[in-house]
Amino acid sequence: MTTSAIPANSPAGTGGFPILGEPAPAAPAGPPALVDRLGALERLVQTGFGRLDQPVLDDAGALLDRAGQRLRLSGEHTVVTLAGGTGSGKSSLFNAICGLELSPTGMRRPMTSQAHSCVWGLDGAGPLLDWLDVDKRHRYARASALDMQRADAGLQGLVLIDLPDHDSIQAVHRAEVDRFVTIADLLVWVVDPQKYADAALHRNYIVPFARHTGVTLIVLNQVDRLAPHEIEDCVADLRRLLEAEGLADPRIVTTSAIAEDGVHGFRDVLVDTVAARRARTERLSADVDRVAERFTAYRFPAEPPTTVDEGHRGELMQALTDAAGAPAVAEAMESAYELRAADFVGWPVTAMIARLRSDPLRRMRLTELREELRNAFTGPIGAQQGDVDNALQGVTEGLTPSLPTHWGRSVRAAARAHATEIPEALGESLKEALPTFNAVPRWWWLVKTWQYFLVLVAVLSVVWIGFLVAFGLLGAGGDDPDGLIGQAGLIPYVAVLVVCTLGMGWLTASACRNLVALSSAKHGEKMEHHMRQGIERVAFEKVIEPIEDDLDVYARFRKDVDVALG
Ligand SMILES: Nc1nc2c(ncn2[C@@H]2O[C@H](COP(=O)(O)OP(=O)(O)OP(=O)(O)O)[C@@H](O)[C@H]2O)c(=O)[nH]1
Ligand SMILES: [Mg+2]
Repeated sequence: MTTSAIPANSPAGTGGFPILGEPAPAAPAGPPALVDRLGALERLVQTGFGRLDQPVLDDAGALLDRAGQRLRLSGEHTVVTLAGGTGSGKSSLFNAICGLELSPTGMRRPMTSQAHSCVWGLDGAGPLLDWLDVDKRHRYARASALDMQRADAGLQGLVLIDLPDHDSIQAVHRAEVDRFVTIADLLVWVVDPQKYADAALHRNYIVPFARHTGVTLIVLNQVDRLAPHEIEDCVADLRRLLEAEGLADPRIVTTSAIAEDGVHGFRDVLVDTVAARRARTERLSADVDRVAERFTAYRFPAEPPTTVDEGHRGELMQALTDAAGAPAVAEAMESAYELRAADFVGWPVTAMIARLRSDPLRRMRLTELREELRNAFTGPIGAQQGDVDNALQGVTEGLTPSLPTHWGRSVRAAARAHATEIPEALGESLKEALPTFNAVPRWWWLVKTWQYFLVLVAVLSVVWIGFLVAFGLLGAGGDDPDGLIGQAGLIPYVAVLVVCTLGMGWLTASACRNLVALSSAKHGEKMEHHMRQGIERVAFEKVIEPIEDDLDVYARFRKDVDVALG
């Protein structure tokens, strides 16, 4: 057996007792530990819920329940805790089993103030000891099974914990004690010949804790202080007491931490406990094999896709753009823009004539536009929903052949998860793109003012001609033929002015019509760009992202199946 321990944080690191918690050299990659396999199985059940067949998940769930939290913390270890009153010899027994003075003993009461632990042969007890809050300075490990003497080989996997006396740990925190008690595969109460009958110890600790823990063992220590017949009497008395307290069939062993071979009986119990635990673990491991195997039916060996390819993204975009009626909206908006512009920059005379004739064509066009726009934003959602559903179906088609049936279904469900929100979201994104078309450019007002000015000039000129005819030609005004309204000779000039004004109005209108067409096309493009961005956002948030998230879940599922298989 190795004969030295490395004290905490000691630079002199020789001997067979590496301190757990210190950075260890990287372990060669081996099969995952049972704890990891159970962890993976638990994740498989979680991700499988609603996706895979329920009976498989139920089986795995039942197995996890059976394994319990204890096993998931440390599957391979057998935890034995030494508890009892101060001075009963817990630390002495701990040292005797370890074969080294690891936990200080002595006359000072209480001696041990913090839990000490020793692990035989197996790595991986770190998380368990962390959970138990065993200080890293008080963690020891025996060497591997190869280094151990035969007597110790039977203890491989044992985690022996020397606790402070029960009053001290009770005072620290009830929950802390419960942690040790619930995790213990064997809870050992160490009593000594003087105080074994302490009723408070029995009533308050041994009996209540026996209900919580798997197995309780009473160790009557310091029997070297008794004569052989006294030992028998003492054990019989102790048994009677425990039974009277309600502990059915208590297991009692006698020990002497100082006598040679004084802990043999106790060591045998420890070896049996470790063996029983190992058998349980092996059985459980075989069960995990069986259950994990069933999950392999839900994964393909080939690497799965992780993203939606560009081609299908493009198709989805196109389909959603069509479903939203974006091109029609853009077109309708362009027409509306042009009609509105005509009110500003058109030749008012033409507009007036049209209004007089109450142009049925224009009215029809306006009503149509209004309808088109209303349908685009608030129209019957059902009509669009069908198109959206078709678009969604298309996007997963490229993925599902490379996925097992259940995951294909899951990905399709992910693609459809927000299907009913899409029509509204598309409508919203179209609406957001509209403002580009709603503004009235300042030059429209300028042109309008200009056009009305021309109309005014034309009207005044006509009136002028009227006066010239009345006063100049017909002489209605009397004797002033030289005034501006009396010179009939001005008539042709004023007539030319009228014609020019009308011509300018007409020219302005037609030039502006071209300008409007240009700017309408420019606004249309801008709007289409905004709409495309909005639709892209909807496509990503409501379709692509959920699909890729689901593909990611599948990728993790495959890894977990491998871990669970071991
Ligand atoms: N004769 C005899 N003395 C023992 C035996 N076991 C322990 N002692 C002595 O009892 C005293 C107390 O032993 P510890 O092992 O420190 O007792 P403990 O239960 O750890 O005490 P706390 O840490 O205070 O809870 C020490 O002086 C030991 O030498 C034994 O089997 N026989
Ligand atoms: Mg002690």
